[in-house]
Amino acid sequence: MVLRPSQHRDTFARENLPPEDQWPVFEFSLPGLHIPDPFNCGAWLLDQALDQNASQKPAILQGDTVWSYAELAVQTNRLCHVLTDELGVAPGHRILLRGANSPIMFALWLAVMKVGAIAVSTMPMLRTRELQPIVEKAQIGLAICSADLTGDLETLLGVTPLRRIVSYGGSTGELERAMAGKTDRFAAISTSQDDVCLIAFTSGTTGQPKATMHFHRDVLAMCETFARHMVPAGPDAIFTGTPSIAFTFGLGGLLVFPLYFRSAIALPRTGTPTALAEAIERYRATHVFTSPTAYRAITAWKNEFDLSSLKVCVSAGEALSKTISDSWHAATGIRLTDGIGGTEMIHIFISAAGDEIRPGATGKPVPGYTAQLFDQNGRAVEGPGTGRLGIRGPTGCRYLSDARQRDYVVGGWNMTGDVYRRDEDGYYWFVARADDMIVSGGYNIAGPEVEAALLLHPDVEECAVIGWPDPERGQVVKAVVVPKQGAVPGPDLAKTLQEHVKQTLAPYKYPRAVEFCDALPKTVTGKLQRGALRPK
Ligand code: 3UK
Repeated sequence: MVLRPSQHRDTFARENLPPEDQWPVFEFSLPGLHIPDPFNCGAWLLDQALDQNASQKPAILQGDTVWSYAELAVQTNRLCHVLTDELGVAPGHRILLRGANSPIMFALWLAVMKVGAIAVSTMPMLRTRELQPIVEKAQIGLAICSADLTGDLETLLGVTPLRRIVSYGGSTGELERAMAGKTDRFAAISTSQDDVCLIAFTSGTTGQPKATMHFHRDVLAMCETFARHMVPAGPDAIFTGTPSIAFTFGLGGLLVFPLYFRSAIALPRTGTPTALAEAIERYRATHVFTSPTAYRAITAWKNEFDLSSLKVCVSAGEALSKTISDSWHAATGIRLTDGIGGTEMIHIFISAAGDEIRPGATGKPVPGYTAQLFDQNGRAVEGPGTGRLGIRGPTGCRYLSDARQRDYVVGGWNMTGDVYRRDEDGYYWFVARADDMIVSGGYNIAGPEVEAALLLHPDVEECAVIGWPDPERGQVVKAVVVPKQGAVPGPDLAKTLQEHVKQTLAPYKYPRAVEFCDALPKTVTGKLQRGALRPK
């Protein structure tokens, strides 16, 4: 695939794309994917909304802040002037963004797009140890950071490429002062649709983080595929949810998609399930993006919050069990829209909406994407069957100078690392991450299936199921369980849970080892970190 000439002055991103023979195959046959060139996704999302009379509509709400589309544009444009006139930002520069989801953070992201720079959004909970490899890998000179979080970055000044930190929201009002005198118009910098506009780091659990590079056109592609076909929404919709925009699930669901639909964004005060339930009630939100765990938590408080405004609820990041899907349905009358996405693919590529939803299944390939299953020998599985998932579509994996590109992209397919089963009707059912498959006494057992069975027991709050080395069986199934408040951990409960699994699944899948603990290890995006429980 020939790339259109870059409009970046700083060509770092273009120079560090993987060699072309390691790229996935891209498919652009969907009609909505005719993308103009030059193309700037910030202008496309924001400036076009103003041209189309959305100015006085609410764009972002949080606490007592209410910004109309016009106000969001004013703030964004002032930030564009601060970036270019005062901070010397040129097209192609990488800018680290650090802070919780907020109106100013969203305006910053849009400003970085409009000036043709590259946003590297980071999770607020990251510390120096985790920020350093990001700054070094993406060669970042400038960070814009919430005033309460600057400490972890300051130690990187001088010892990494980082040269300047500008804070916002603090008593000195550094960024706010710089914005004050700026004009409220800014014509977006012309960028190629193939210019990198964001670098998203994977929330991987071990080793060096991987940096995925996405183009201006990829931001359009996530709208024209998943959002357009799976998320019925319009100007009256009110989006809310928890994931940070540093997680591309949150970037799409809470910033890009609502702007695409000219809807409103209502941000919870924090990323907790409680704050989310409060926000749904307070803003009468219609669309929610969050994880299965948060849906599970909110289901338990259904009588404490008014959830009657909800219309579309999207779940991603981890497998959604039929149990959670059913209990959310019973609590709200809404069927959860499950979707599997990935940082490498930018957003969701298998999903189902409305009447097409089959609880327990993830769904079918989203229009624009093709899925293929591969057996152990790398041969395509035709018809119903189980195998490793490969995906092709308008988006795909481009790691920033990383040998692991060859592991993720095989024969033009993006190999997500997941094992899936396809049924007679073409629905895809999540089995496990390939790493989480347990081989015990010759049987293949999927950890998540045993977890789902354990979660049906009233004494189980959370659990993780892993393979544990065993001289006789190779591995045995081991369950690490956080008991519900009031349940008594010990041999009796272990026995009860083992019996419960034997009654629920084929008995050979029951956990021969059961351990109790107070909390399970999680990644910054809230995923269960099963690897951290395995023997070192
Ligand atoms: C797992 C799921 C079963 C799966 C993501 C939506 O999660 C996102 O990106 P990550 O790079 O992780 C990708 C991996 O997470 N997974 C995600 N969703 C599901 N497994 N059912 C699901 N519904 O192992 C996948 O390979 O952190 C999700 C949108 C954008 C994203 N980046």
